[in-house]
Amino acid sequence: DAAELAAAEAACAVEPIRVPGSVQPHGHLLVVGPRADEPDEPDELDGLVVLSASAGSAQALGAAAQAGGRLPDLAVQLAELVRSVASGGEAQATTTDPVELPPGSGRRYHAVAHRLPRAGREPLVVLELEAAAGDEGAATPWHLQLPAVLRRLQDAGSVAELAEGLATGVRELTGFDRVMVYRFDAEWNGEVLAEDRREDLEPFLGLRYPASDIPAQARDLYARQWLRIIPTSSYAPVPLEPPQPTGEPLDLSLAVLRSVSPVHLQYLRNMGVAASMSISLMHGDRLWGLIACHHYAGPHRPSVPVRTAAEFLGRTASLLLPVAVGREADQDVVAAARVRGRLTELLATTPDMPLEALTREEVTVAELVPCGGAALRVHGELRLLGATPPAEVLSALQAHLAAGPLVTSSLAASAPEVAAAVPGADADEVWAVASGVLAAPVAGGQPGDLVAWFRPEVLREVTWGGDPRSNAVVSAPGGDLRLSPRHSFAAWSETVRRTAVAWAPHEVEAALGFARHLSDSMLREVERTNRLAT
Ligand code: BLA
Repeated sequence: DAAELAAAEAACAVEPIRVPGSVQPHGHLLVVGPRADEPDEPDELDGLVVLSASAGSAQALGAAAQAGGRLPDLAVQLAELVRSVASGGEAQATTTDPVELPPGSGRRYHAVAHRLPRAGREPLVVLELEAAAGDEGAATPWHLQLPAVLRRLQDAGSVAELAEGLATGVRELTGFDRVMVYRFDAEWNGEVLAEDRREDLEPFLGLRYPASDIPAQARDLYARQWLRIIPTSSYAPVPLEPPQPTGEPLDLSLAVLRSVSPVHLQYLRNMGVAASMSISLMHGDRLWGLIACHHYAGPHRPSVPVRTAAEFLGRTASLLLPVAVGREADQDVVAAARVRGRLTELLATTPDMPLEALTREEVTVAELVPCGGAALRVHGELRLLGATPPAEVLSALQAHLAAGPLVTSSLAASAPEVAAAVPGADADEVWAVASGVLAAPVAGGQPGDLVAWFRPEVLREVTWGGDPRSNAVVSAPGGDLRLSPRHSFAAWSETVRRTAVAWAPHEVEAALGFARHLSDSMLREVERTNRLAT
């Protein structure tokens, strides 16, 4: 029920995903700090000791890769990498070439280190090692693919083209079965803007997902940390030994190997996703969206260099976003201004026949703002365009407008007496077409004259990824349905019933501005006829 759902959602948002105390098994993580008896000598390679390591590190890498081990005994390059990160400068660094561990084994690892600041103490360094493997079979190496992808991004004339270029570029580069560009709206619901996928897969393009699928603390983290990889969604977490070398839970926010929320892993398995990767898309310092990648057939782990190239594409696209987004917003404003200009012209040509001028020509009032339908009542005569609510609602709306314009994305919530005009079961039909209402009284004719625009309930207008009517609902047999797109859709749909997409400020301004203009024109017309009469 509703209370249970709200509690589950709150639980999601407080899950401590930064401090799991464990890592994923596709690498090894070492926490390195200055030796206790030489706490002030981080510059000395000798002073660097391992304080904690993921289980199994010593067996794989060498005896020094466990708590108490001296880092230089493991590899001098690693000690140098850690020292450079510990002693200021870059907060994160990688070795240029993979390191062979243990020496002579033929096993090579990419190493990445990042600084973990501590209040009043020397910082620690988190050192992660991941086997150099994965893309040997790739037909074209990443550095030969990047230039063409970058050109495509640079040439993109719109947000849609940018998203398209990213989806195909990241898929070519990483080989995932499906790559989506996912955009957040103002309420943090998401929409799949662009998609490149294996031919035989169901399309997810255009689907929306509720905000709860990516909870707030995860979004906060993704605004700081650009790329997450889960090479297999069915892994067993590997604990750190000891789990709290500093006496506190260890912050793994920036660790590549951070073990992922079990809740999210279940969600992925319920969707049939065997491997997942996501890259942040930032608009300034706001998380704008994600590049979300799925693999279905089995584990998938693009190499560290390939992931770095994919992250680079995400960062580059983020730099290009403000221009593309700005252009899109400008186009909306310009389009509204053009329609408003044409309507004003039509009205000026036949000021004595506003109803005909605004509803009969190639452009009508309904086109002024994106809507499902519009109503215009002039001198007591009503004209309906598109999908509009029943007559009772329009009459109740007339009464409501005596107090001034109405701007709402939920008629049920903000004007209950208008909503109540249609009793009983029929009310659902009202929300279906008129959850959103933008309406103003019109002066100079009869009382009750108005102009109004209506927007449908958002639930009906778009296809939600968990909507049972969508064919993209996927649940693994025997999966826990409480953590599936379908369930989160059901939970969320309760919270947005009877709600439409909100009216943007420039839309409100265009509509109410035009309503004022219409009133002025009608009042002038009254004056003119009065003058002629006298
Ligand atoms: C994380 N949820 C995520 C991530 C994505 C999604 C992309 C980022 C991690 C990753 O790269 O896999 C959601 N993935 C989607 C969606 C699509 C997709 C919507 O491909 C659509 C096609 N998730 C839930 C519920 C909870 C939840 C109900 O559905 C909470 C109970 C939690 N999601 C959740 C958490 C994370 C997450 C906690 C963070 C995982 C982590 O980084 O540890």
